[in-house]
Amino acid sequence: MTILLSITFMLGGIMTCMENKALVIVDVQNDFMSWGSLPVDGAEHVIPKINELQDQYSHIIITQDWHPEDHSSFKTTWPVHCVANTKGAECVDELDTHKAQLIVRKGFRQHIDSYSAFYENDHTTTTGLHGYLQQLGITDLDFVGVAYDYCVAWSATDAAKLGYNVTVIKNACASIGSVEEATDKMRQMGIIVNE
Ligand code: VGL
Ligand code: ZN
Repeated sequence: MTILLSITFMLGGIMTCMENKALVIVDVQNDFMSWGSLPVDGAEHVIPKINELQDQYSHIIITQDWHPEDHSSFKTTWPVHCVANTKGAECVDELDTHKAQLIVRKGFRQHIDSYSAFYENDHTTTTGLHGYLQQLGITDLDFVGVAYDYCVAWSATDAAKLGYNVTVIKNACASIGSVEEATDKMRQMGIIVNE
């Protein structure tokens, strides 16, 4: 009886923990793959890992970079990528999306870029994601996807600033620049970076 009760409590604990936690899959879109316009090294190779991880979560959120065709970042910083309603902006076919409950699109205002899933790069305009998570009682967020040093890092950093317990699963991410630099910055913010 005692053993049965302990097991029940333990399972209860694990379930509660799953209920409070969400996986955020960042920008697994065609344009960031080797066949896209802004390829991130190794990006397509993390997709099987992301699919496998999804079994462990009861809340899954996907983000998409979603730009107008004349987005300001195309003149200053990046090649044309993730234009709304194009194949390049679609999630990669191999990504399992059936468990995703919410898709957050960001970067659709012509004059502001948005790396973070929470705030655009003016650090003020919100995507609404924080309100959604608060209403579901989610306190813990795990991040995977691309690019590790841009949209993943910026999203994870904003999440930490907003008070979430944040983990970035590094081997389920692909980076544009230095992995070490991005890892150091995130760890300084109290983010857990798993090998
Ligand atoms: C991203 C550069 C430009 C990203 C988006 O998803 O990390 N990087 N737009
Ligand atoms: Zn972009």
